[in-house]
Amino acid sequence: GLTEQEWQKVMDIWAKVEPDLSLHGQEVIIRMFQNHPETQERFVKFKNFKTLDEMKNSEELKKHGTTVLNALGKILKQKGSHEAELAPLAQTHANKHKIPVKYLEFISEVIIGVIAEKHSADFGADSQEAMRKALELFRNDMASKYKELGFQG
Ligand code: MNH
Repeated sequence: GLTEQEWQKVMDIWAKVEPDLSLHGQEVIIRMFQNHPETQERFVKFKNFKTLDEMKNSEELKKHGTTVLNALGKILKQKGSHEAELAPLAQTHANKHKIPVKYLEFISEVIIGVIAEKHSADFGADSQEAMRKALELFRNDMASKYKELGFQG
Protein backbone atom coordinates (compact mmCIF):
# COMPACT_ATOMS: atom_id res chain seq x y z
CA GLY A 1 0.00 0.00 0.00
CA LEU A 2 0.87 3.67 0.16
CA THR A 3 2.01 5.62 3.19
CA GLU A 4 -0.13 8.44 4.54
CA GLN A 5 2.35 10.92 3.02
CA GLU A 6 2.05 9.26 -0.35
CA TRP A 7 -1.75 9.39 -0.22
CA GLN A 8 -1.47 13.05 0.72
CA LYS A 9 0.59 13.69 -2.42
CA VAL A 10 -2.04 11.91 -4.48
CA MET A 11 -4.81 14.01 -2.89
CA ASP A 12 -2.85 17.24 -3.41
CA ILE A 13 -2.27 16.70 -7.10
CA TRP A 14 -5.83 15.47 -7.64
CA ALA A 15 -7.07 18.74 -6.14
CA LYS A 16 -5.23 20.50 -8.99
CA VAL A 17 -6.76 18.23 -11.58
CA GLU A 18 -10.35 18.49 -10.38
CA PRO A 19 -11.19 22.08 -11.34
CA ASP A 20 -10.55 21.12 -14.98
CA LEU A 21 -11.56 17.50 -14.91
CA SER A 22 -13.21 17.37 -18.32
CA LEU A 23 -10.24 18.97 -20.08
CA HIS A 24 -7.90 16.46 -18.46
CA GLY A 25 -10.29 13.63 -19.25
CA GLN A 26 -10.58 14.60 -22.90
CA GLU A 27 -6.80 14.79 -23.20
CA VAL A 28 -6.34 11.40 -21.52
CA ILE A 29 -8.76 9.61 -23.85
CA ILE A 30 -7.36 11.24 -26.99
CA ARG A 31 -3.77 10.49 -26.02
CA MET A 32 -4.63 6.90 -25.15
CA PHE A 33 -6.15 6.49 -28.63
CA GLN A 34 -3.13 8.09 -30.29
CA ASN A 35 -0.47 6.19 -28.36
CA HIS A 36 -2.36 2.88 -28.31
CA PRO A 37 -4.72 2.74 -31.32
CA GLU A 38 -5.97 -0.73 -30.31
CA THR A 39 -7.73 0.88 -27.32
CA GLN A 40 -9.93 2.95 -29.64
CA GLU A 41 -11.37 -0.25 -31.14
CA ARG A 42 -13.02 -1.03 -27.80
CA PHE A 43 -15.36 1.96 -28.09
CA VAL A 44 -18.41 1.53 -30.27
CA LYS A 45 -18.95 5.29 -30.02
CA PHE A 46 -15.42 6.33 -30.98
CA LYS A 47 -13.89 3.60 -33.10
CA ASN A 48 -14.77 5.32 -36.36
CA PHE A 49 -13.04 8.58 -35.50
CA LYS A 50 -10.20 9.12 -37.95
CA THR A 51 -8.75 12.55 -37.24
CA LEU A 52 -7.56 14.41 -34.20
CA ASP A 53 -10.10 17.15 -34.98
CA GLU A 54 -12.93 14.63 -34.87
CA MET A 55 -11.75 13.55 -31.43
CA LYS A 56 -11.31 17.10 -30.16
CA ASN A 57 -14.73 18.17 -31.42
CA SER A 58 -16.61 15.26 -29.90
CA GLU A 59 -18.72 16.21 -26.89
CA GLU A 60 -19.29 12.49 -26.29
CA LEU A 61 -15.57 11.84 -26.00
CA LYS A 62 -15.18 14.74 -23.60
CA LYS A 63 -18.09 13.47 -21.56
CA HIS A 64 -16.55 10.00 -21.42
CA GLY A 65 -13.21 11.44 -20.29
CA THR A 66 -15.03 13.25 -17.49
CA THR A 67 -16.83 10.06 -16.47
CA VAL A 68 -13.54 8.14 -16.29
CA LEU A 69 -11.67 10.73 -14.23
CA ASN A 70 -14.66 11.26 -11.99
CA ALA A 71 -14.77 7.54 -11.19
CA LEU A 72 -11.00 7.45 -10.73
CA GLY A 73 -11.11 10.42 -8.34
CA LYS A 74 -13.73 8.71 -6.21
CA ILE A 75 -11.54 5.62 -6.05
CA LEU A 76 -8.33 7.52 -5.19
CA LYS A 77 -10.12 9.36 -2.38
CA GLN A 78 -10.81 6.00 -0.70
CA LYS A 79 -7.03 5.68 -0.25
CA GLY A 80 -7.06 1.98 -0.97
CA SER A 81 -10.35 1.06 0.75
CA HIS A 82 -12.07 1.17 -2.60
CA GLU A 83 -13.86 -2.18 -2.71
CA ALA A 84 -17.34 -0.61 -3.05
CA GLU A 85 -16.24 1.64 -5.93
CA LEU A 86 -14.04 -0.92 -7.65
CA ALA A 87 -16.37 -3.94 -7.75
CA PRO A 88 -18.94 -2.51 -10.20
CA LEU A 89 -16.17 -1.08 -12.39
CA ALA A 90 -14.36 -4.42 -12.55
CA GLN A 91 -17.65 -6.10 -13.38
CA THR A 92 -18.38 -3.90 -16.43
CA HIS A 93 -14.78 -3.77 -17.64
CA ALA A 94 -14.42 -7.55 -17.46
CA ASN A 95 -17.82 -8.73 -18.64
CA LYS A 96 -19.15 -5.95 -20.83
CA HIS A 97 -16.28 -3.84 -22.20
CA LYS A 98 -13.64 -6.61 -21.94
CA ILE A 99 -10.72 -4.35 -21.15
CA PRO A 100 -7.40 -6.14 -20.53
CA VAL A 101 -5.25 -5.09 -17.56
CA LYS A 102 -2.64 -4.07 -20.13
CA TYR A 103 -4.96 -1.29 -21.31
CA LEU A 104 -5.41 -0.13 -17.71
CA GLU A 105 -1.63 0.11 -17.63
CA PHE A 106 -1.68 2.22 -20.81
CA ILE A 107 -4.24 4.64 -19.41
CA SER A 108 -2.35 4.90 -16.09
CA GLU A 109 0.81 6.04 -17.87
CA VAL A 110 -1.18 8.45 -20.02
CA ILE A 111 -2.87 9.95 -16.93
CA ILE A 112 0.53 10.54 -15.32
CA GLY A 113 1.84 12.05 -18.56
CA VAL A 114 -1.09 14.43 -18.94
CA ILE A 115 -0.88 15.60 -15.33
CA ALA A 116 2.89 16.04 -15.62
CA GLU A 117 2.42 18.23 -18.66
CA LYS A 118 -0.32 20.40 -17.21
CA HIS A 119 0.98 20.69 -13.64
CA SER A 120 4.74 20.31 -13.87
CA ALA A 121 5.37 22.68 -10.95
CA ASP A 122 3.08 20.68 -8.63
CA PHE A 123 3.88 17.19 -9.84
CA GLY A 124 7.47 16.46 -8.94
CA ALA A 125 9.19 13.07 -8.84
CA ASP A 126 7.77 12.17 -5.40
CA SER A 127 4.23 13.04 -6.39
CA GLN A 128 4.56 11.15 -9.66
CA GLU A 129 5.83 8.13 -7.79
CA ALA A 130 2.93 8.33 -5.32
CA MET A 131 0.41 8.56 -8.16
CA ARG A 132 2.07 5.67 -9.96
CA LYS A 133 1.73 3.55 -6.81
CA ALA A 134 -1.91 4.52 -6.35
CA LEU A 135 -2.71 3.57 -9.96
CA GLU A 136 -0.81 0.31 -9.54
CA LEU A 137 -2.90 -0.54 -6.49
CA PHE A 138 -6.05 0.25 -8.47
CA ARG A 139 -4.88 -2.02 -11.31
CA ASN A 140 -3.84 -4.87 -9.06
CA ASP A 141 -7.22 -4.85 -7.37
CA MET A 142 -8.97 -4.70 -10.75
CA ALA A 143 -6.85 -7.68 -11.85
CA SER A 144 -7.88 -9.68 -8.76
CA LYS A 145 -11.54 -8.96 -9.49
CA TYR A 146 -11.04 -9.93 -13.12
CA LYS A 147 -9.69 -13.29 -11.94
CA GLU A 148 -12.67 -13.85 -9.65
CA LEU A 149 -14.93 -13.11 -12.58
CA GLY A 150 -13.04 -15.53 -14.80
CA PHE A 151 -11.81 -12.81 -17.15
CA GLN A 152 -8.29 -13.45 -18.31
CA GLY A 153 -7.66 -9.72 -18.73
MN1 MNH B 1 -13.71 2.61 -18.81
C1 MNH B 1 -17.04 2.91 -19.51
C2 MNH B 1 -14.19 4.17 -15.78
C3 MNH B 1 -10.33 2.56 -18.18
C4 MNH B 1 -13.18 1.27 -21.89
N1 MNH B 1 -15.30 3.41 -17.86
C5 MNH B 1 -16.62 3.39 -18.28
C6 MNH B 1 -17.47 3.95 -17.28
C7 MNH B 1 -16.65 4.32 -16.23
C8 MNH B 1 -15.30 3.97 -16.59
C9 MNH B 1 -17.08 4.96 -14.91
C10 MNH B 1 -18.99 4.07 -17.36
C11 MNH B 1 -19.67 3.04 -16.46
C12 MNH B 1 -19.29 1.61 -16.81
O1 MNH B 1 -19.51 1.17 -17.95
O2 MNH B 1 -18.72 0.94 -15.93
N2 MNH B 1 -12.48 3.23 -17.24
C13 MNH B 1 -12.88 3.82 -16.10
C14 MNH B 1 -11.74 4.06 -15.24
C15 MNH B 1 -10.65 3.60 -15.92
C16 MNH B 1 -11.12 3.09 -17.19
C17 MNH B 1 -11.81 4.70 -13.88
C18 MNH B 1 -9.21 3.61 -15.54
C19 MNH B 1 -8.63 4.60 -14.91
N3 MNH B 1 -12.05 2.01 -19.84
C20 MNH B 1 -10.75 2.09 -19.42
C21 MNH B 1 -9.88 1.63 -20.47
C22 MNH B 1 -10.68 1.28 -21.53
C23 MNH B 1 -12.05 1.52 -21.12
C24 MNH B 1 -8.37 1.55 -20.37
C25 MNH B 1 -10.32 0.77 -22.90
C26 MNH B 1 -9.14 0.82 -23.44
N4 MNH B 1 -14.89 2.17 -20.40
C27 MNH B 1 -14.48 1.60 -21.59
C28 MNH B 1 -15.62 1.41 -22.48
C29 MNH B 1 -16.73 1.92 -21.81
C30 MNH B 1 -16.25 2.37 -20.49
C31 MNH B 1 -15.57 0.81 -23.88
C32 MNH B 1 -18.17 2.03 -22.34
C33 MNH B 1 -18.25 3.40 -23.05
C34 MNH B 1 -19.60 3.67 -23.64
O3 MNH B 1 -19.91 3.11 -24.68
O4 MNH B 1 -20.34 4.47 -23.06
